Amino acid sequence: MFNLMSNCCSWVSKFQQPIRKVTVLVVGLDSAGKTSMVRGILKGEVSPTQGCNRTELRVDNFLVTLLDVAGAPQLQGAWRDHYGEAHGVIFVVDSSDRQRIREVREALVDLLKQPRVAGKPLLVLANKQDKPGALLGSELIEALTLEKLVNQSRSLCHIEPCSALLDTRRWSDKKTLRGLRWLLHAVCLDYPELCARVARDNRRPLGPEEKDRRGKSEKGRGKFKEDR
Ligand code: G3D
Repeated sequence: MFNLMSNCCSWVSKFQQPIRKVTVLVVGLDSAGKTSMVRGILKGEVSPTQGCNRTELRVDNFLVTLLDVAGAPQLQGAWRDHYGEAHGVIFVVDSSDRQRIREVREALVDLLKQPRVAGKPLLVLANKQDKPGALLGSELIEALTLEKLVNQSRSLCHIEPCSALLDTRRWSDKKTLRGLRWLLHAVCLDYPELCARVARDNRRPLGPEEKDRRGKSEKGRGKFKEDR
């Protein structure tokens, strides 16, 4: 009886919570599984990421816009155009591609240094866990020095091992959706402040420092590609 009452109360309080609009930026290297992740959550058709795909969905009391931005090296500069409008970020990693981990780390370091990203909640999706030899969540934390990076940027962070491909075939217990729920609740903790940041950044053009940083990182990435 007591359980029934408390379930009813939590259901009613959930129902009474306001609907919150949240924009989430989905980034990661090319072929990390960004499009598959969106497809897995929606269980529908999503076109491959060319520039930027906008997908709207309802999750609990959130109206979510997922901005899925292309990850090819020559297109990563376009990520910065969307940093300002995001309340939180999903960084998708192909955990099975050990050869690109240095490149992944470089992209993550650059992302978290951006003034329009630092301090915002970050979900790292350790994707392709179904593939043999995929790095476990704990191994990825170490390889990316994730703890140090998010401490420096003062971002709340969570890593979710998942397989976007398997999630497209599941009706429940989708790890990608579980990760998204964590991100939405992390955004909720600081919602008024994050909305104020988004409104401020949307009015303000990118500063020279933000543009310089992009140029520098692209050069850096170019060098790394040659080194490989
Ligand atoms: P992107 O949007 O980040 O560029 P995609 O990446 O979602 O287009 O995925 C790139 C490739 O990885 C696709 O294969 C896709 O099916 C595959 N992929 C994505 N997620 C997973 C996963 O969890 N497990 C496995 N095994 N494969 C995955 P193709 O062959 O179409 O290029």
